[in-house]
Formats: sequence, structure tokens, C-alpha cells
Amino acid sequence: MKNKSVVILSGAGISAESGLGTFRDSDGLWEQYDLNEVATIDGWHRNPALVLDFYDQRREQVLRAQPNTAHLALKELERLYDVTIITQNIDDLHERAGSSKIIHLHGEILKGRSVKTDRELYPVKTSIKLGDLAPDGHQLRPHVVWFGEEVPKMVEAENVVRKADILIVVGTSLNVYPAAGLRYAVKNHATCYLVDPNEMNITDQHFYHYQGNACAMIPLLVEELLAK
Ligand code: BV8
Repeated sequence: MKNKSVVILSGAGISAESGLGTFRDSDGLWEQYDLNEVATIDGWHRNPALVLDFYDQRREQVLRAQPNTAHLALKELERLYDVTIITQNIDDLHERAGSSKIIHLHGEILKGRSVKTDRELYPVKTSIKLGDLAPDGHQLRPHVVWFGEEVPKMVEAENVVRKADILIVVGTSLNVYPAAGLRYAVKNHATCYLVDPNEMNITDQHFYHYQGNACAMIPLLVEELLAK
């Protein structure tokens, strides 16, 4: 019988030490690209080739990256806890670290789908170009949730957070909704931890702040939780 349930809400920061850029840090992706051109449904309709090229570049980076000690430590947590990872990231580093239960709120860059439906997903290991069609005959697109698109797994994610005894928020600026609102779904008795190098100024909820990079702080926090 597993101990308590631990839910992790992860963002781009947990993959930063694997060499994948975050979005809003000083050297982040949104410094190099205009979010509205490459990560919104409107941007897709305006210039799909530009969007496909943006995700081709990011997919290459993901395939070159490796899970880091933070991803691997979260797998270790499964030794004593019922662990669910809810990630905003579209990389597969939690999967490659061996985590068993992962919910991708914003999709997965190594999967594609028809522009007409997200019911069928197809592995994408290289690129998607204009004219690449899904079996239904419509254009293939990255299986990624763009700004302005609904987040289909929110209800599933909320139900998981509601049952959490422990919530760990790691590597997210909590800027993007509805994902950032998940922290409010925890029960009053849940213990909440925050892992981030920045001051996060959360005043409406108590978090134990392990202030530092994920590769330093997550293994430390996991060690403490496994020693309980
Ligand atoms: C929706 C996939 C409705 C693409 C992503 C005005 C106000 C509030 C909300 C809105 C608004 N206008 C519009 C909205 C809604 C909008 C939104 O929230 N916009 C924000 C920008 C204001 N949200 C949406 O559009 C969502 N959909 O609302 O739908 C709807 C309903 C019905 C029908 C139709 C529509 C969809 C949002 C999903 C967008 N897609 N990703 C891609 O990845 O290319 S979001 C994108 O941001 C990524 O998924 C990313 O994960 C996510 C959040 O960013 P973070 O992960 O937090 O990364 P960030 O760089 O911000 O922060 C990094 C953190 O790591 C920092 O804290 C840093 O200190 C820390 N860090 C750095 N290094 C380390 C570290 N931590 C640890 N270790 C380190 N080494």
C-alpha cells in the first residue's frame, strides 16, 4: 500500500538544466520569438510554416536533451509515494526519467495530430512540414496546446491535485492559466513545496520554498520525503 499521494506541477524550469530554454527568463524563448507568432492558434492560421519550423527546432533540442537529476529524483519518489506528475512541458524528459504517471497539460512535442481532431495521435521524431497529412487527409500539426486553445486535461489534473497530500511546484513562473490555478485545488491539509531559484512572492498560500535550481533542490526534497 503506497504512502501518501504526491503531485508535482512542473514547468520549463525543471528542464532548464537539461539545456531546454524556459519561456520567461532573461534568455528565454519569448526573448527570441514573438509568442503570438509561434505559440498561438492565430499565429498558426497566419503562418503555419513559421510555426512548424519553430516546433521542428524545439523538437531537435528535446531529442538531444537528457533527463536531469531533478527528473530522476522524482522517479525515486515513487518508491514510497503515489506520484503523479502534471507538467506544462511538452518535452519527454519525465517519461525518459521513468516516471509512471504523467499528465501533459500543454501537449507533447514528439506527437502530432490532424488539424481536425486530437483523438488520434502520431509519433513525430523529426519534422512536420506543410503538406504532411494525417491519415484523415488533413494537415498534421504538433500535438501542443497553443495560447487561445482549450486545455483538455484540466479536469483530470484538478481531480488529481484535489487528492494530493503533498504538492510540489517546480520550475514554473505560474504565469499561464488555467494551469497556474491548479495550486488552488489542493486540500487545506496538503503540504505545499515550491522549488524555484527566484523569489516567487506567493502570499495567498503557504509554500515551503526550496530556493534554488531544480537539480540542487529536488533531490534534497525527495531525500527528505523518503526519510519521513
Ligand atoms: C486557455 C505549449 C481558454 C506551447 C503553452 C490574460 C490574463 C490571464 C490569462 C490570459 C490572459 N490572456 C489570455 C489568457 C489565457 C492564456 C494565458 O494564460 N496567457 C498568459 C501568457 C497570460 N492561456 C491560454 O490561452 C490557455 N488556454 O485559456 O483556453 C479557452 C477555453 C475554451 C475554448 C478556447 C480557449 C492555453 C495555455 C497553453 C499555452 N501553451 N505551452 C509550447 O510549449 O510551445 S504555455 C507555455 O508556458 C509552456 O507550456 C510553459 O510550460 C508554460 C508556462 O511557462 P513556465 O513553464 O512557467 O515557464 P516560464 O519560463 O514562464 O518560467 C520558468 C520558471 O522556472 C521561472 O519561475 C524560473 O524562475 C524557473 N527556473 C529557471 N531555471 C530554473 C528554474 N526552476 C528550477 N530550476 C532551474 N534551473
